[in-house]
Amino acid sequence: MDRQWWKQAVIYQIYPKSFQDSNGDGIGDLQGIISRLDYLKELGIDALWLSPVYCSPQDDNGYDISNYQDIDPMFGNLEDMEELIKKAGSRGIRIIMDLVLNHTSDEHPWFTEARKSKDNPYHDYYVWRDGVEGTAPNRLRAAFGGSAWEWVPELGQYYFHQFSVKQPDLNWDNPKVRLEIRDMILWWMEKGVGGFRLDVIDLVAKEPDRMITADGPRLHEFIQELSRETFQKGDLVTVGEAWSANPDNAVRYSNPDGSELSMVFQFEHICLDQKKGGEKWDLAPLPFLELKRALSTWQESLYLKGWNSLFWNNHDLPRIVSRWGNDKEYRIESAKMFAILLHGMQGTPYIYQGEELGMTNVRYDMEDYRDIETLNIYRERTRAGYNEADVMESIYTKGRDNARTPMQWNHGREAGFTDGTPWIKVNPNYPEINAEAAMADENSIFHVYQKLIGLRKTHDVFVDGKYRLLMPEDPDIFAYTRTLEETTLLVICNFHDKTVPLQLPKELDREKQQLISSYMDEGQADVLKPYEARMYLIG
Ligand code: TEU
Ligand code: CA
Repeated sequence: MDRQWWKQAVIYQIYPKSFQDSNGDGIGDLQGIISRLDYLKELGIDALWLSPVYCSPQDDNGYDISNYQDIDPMFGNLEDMEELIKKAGSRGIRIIMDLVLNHTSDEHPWFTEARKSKDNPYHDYYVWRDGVEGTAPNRLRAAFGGSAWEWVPELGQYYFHQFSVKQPDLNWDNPKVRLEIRDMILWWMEKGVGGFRLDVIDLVAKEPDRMITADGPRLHEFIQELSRETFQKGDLVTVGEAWSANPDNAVRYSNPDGSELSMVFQFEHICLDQKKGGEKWDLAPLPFLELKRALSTWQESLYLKGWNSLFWNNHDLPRIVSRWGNDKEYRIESAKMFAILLHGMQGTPYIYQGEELGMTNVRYDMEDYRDIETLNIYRERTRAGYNEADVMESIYTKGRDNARTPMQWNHGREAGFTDGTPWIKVNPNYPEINAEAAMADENSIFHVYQKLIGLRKTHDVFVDGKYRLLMPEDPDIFAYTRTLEETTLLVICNFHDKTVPLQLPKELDREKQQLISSYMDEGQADVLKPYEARMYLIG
């Protein structure tokens, strides 16, 4: 088969700070990851995407990089990284690095030079505008609150930052910046990495004077140049994070001719449960029919014209089982339903650490939160007069630390994550929800993920089958088929916590082989139990 390896692959995301500590300082590290490779091999994944492990002051947990070509001592060193690449490789697992190319840390030597003077050779690596103190060049806001412009009195200039003040934006219009990035990527490719995830890649071609942040006019030119000079020289997977992606530009990003990237992360489905025109903190119930429509549109639009990424979770998002499932009475059933629903679709599935265990959101006291975005929104909204209980509810529901609590390995102290004190508290439900218990139970969520990964490698219909949504107006059932020549894969999911009648379209009333279910029994032909999900092969 000559299709690219990543079309059949399943990728597992590790948030290194929270995965496994090896030396008792309470912070996950590279040796910790190495010690868990057998677990990951057992799950069956093909590649690991590591959130950033480069040198960083950790203002935004590593998404503020001060040296792209070294490892932060908190995580280990370059030798550990080489060991990880080698030991993962010997188990057939590739390592995907996170490239944060829109901005650096303000402690990166490029920036410390840049702010020395206007004629410093590095000045133009960043985005500066002359001005007067107190009057920012325009009203653009930073993602973590406040103005996107920071005043530097010595220079009489503002610099532009789309995230925190400690994350100044790089100036991609400067060809020198693009050359530095190219050389850095080639250096990592020589180390044998298997691919890259590109942080907020849709923001790099900003034109702040015209109020353009995402999707700048030169964006695809820049990506094509980068791809040609780096990624295309290797057999890599590349995935761009693009909050602004839509099905039209996604076929450019993931053009099958390989001119840009393998695929993008798009967030249309992720943004459905917020008030129209509001922020993610402005909570709204999930419009289920919209979710079906959104995911189906992406499946159809990219068929043969691009490639989808498939995910419910990452390090910025709340846990899916708490978000749209039921983490109380039906935690196991709903977690399995989400797995089955997603893994039957066309695209490359991503599993976020702990998702395979059905790890849940947390409700912490404010002092136990660590995330800069959470701390800022709490301050901003309580000062603006929002009701404190509402602010906390938004944080419980959407805060990024939900995803960042330590991985739950066993029922021992600190869930087996560390011998010391973890940098962020462990979810108190670890005695029940942990990897050791999941592996010992053949009916666990873990084993459903493991089986789904195996199915993808066994049946080509998972990779190549054409998608069709069934019963688009059904208010509870998410059902679809995937068809490849004579073979049809049928996926039927009850998305809600009640029993519902099931009536399949006539043409599917044929002999079927059940591949997997979110329940232990085969189920009834005309009824779906709460969160019951089944997959069948027909023909
Ligand atoms: O996230 C991009 C991004 O836009 C997020 O800040 C997102 O808006 C937010 O999490 C949802 O509320 C990427 C990284 O995934 C994130 O961890 C970084 O903080 C951010 O870029 C800056 O590098
Ligand atoms: Ca450590």
